[in-house]
Amino acid sequence: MVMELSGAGWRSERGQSSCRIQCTDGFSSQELCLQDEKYYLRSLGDDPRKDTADLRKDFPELSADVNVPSFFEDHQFFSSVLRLSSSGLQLWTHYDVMDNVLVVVSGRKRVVLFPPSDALYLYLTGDKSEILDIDNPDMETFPEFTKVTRYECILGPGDVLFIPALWFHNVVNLEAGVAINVFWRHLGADFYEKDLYGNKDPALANRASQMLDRALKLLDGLPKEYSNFYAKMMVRKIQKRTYACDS
Ligand SMILES: O=C(O)CCC(=O)C(=O)O
Repeated sequence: MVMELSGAGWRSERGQSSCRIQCTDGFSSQELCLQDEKYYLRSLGDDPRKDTADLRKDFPELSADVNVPSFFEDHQFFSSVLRLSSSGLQLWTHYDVMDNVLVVVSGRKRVVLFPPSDALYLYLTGDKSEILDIDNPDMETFPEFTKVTRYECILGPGDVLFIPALWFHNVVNLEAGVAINVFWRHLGADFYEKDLYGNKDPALANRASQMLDRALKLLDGLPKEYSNFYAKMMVRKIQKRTYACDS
């Protein structure tokens, strides 16, 4: 089988906005990689600035082969994304705000998951962890990482992994491969920001975070020892509330 995927519907790790790929031999996909180069390609919607990826529209000839389990109602569907990756490529630890299933078509992936309650141990910047090497982390820089609970699995062709919203995941492609994932809005539509990738924080969370920035700015009006003291009181308030939710 020879399959050609082309056009604007791809974003590659190397920042090219489009690319042309030939997959031969039933997706063995080693041909995706030029020597010594790593690729990670993610399909985009028809108009990448407006449309979410949807396998049924973007690759109708492939989508009939994909049976997505009916975990959600049709109106909750958000996107279905085709992903092609070369061997050895690692995707940094991050969370998404929607539930999704990751379906491996070919190749093998190691997926490491951390629960949302580990958020404080993962040294986050936005939705990403600063700890790139999760197998050999620098414990002097990231001492809290010892507290995480790590779940790990190896996925092969035909395996489907449910990745719940807010669960951190880190993916290593053990072999070059093809995968699909399907995101859906498991909360009411009002909770979500306008989004193309399923990873924008909910509008309410964004507003709360902006209010916190404002609150901290207000405290800056006090002498340093007071602003520190009252910021710690706020931390305490937040800790009490969040730890109650974790247990
Ligand atoms: O398998 C991959 O390449 C990435 C999967 C992922 O990040 C996801 O399902 O959200």
